[in-house]
Amino acid sequence: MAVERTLSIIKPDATKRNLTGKINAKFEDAGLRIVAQKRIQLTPAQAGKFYEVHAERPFYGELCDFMASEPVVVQVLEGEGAIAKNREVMGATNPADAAPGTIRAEFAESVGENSVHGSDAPETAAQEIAFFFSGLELVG
Ligand code: DAT
Ligand code: MG
Repeated sequence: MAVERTLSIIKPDATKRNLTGKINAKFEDAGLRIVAQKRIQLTPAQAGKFYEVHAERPFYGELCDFMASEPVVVQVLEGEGAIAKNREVMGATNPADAAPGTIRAEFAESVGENSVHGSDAPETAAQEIAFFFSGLELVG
């Protein structure tokens, strides 16, 4: 399997509870390397642009407000099959369905406030990395 990069976000519910280090340990223990990382505060409009694919869903407004409610940590994870591996480490969207040991099983508060975002395919990973990081920030 090829070495890939994926975009990860540690969401406001997790940064607020000081869980950045515990979540990063889960990534590193799974063999994912954090090759870029920064803590930023999104505006609701920026969150809306990032999640524009969900614009028609009933929870969109709530999702944008939540993502702008506290700082987030945006990061690029790298490794063999990083996109699928990260989704595995994250667990299912709804923490009630997330496998034991996954980030969402251990830390998520609800389906909306579920601690982490991870890209779902190579195309979205490339778009989402470019949304947050410039080429200069992406040293190997
Ligand atoms: P994922 O984050 O697992 O890729 P998604 O892309 O379907 O899930 O949805 C994006 C985010 O939107 C998700 O992490 C939390 C929020 N969300 C999804 N379904 C929801 C629901 N039924 N109620 C409230 N928020 C929801
Ligand atoms: Mg998604």
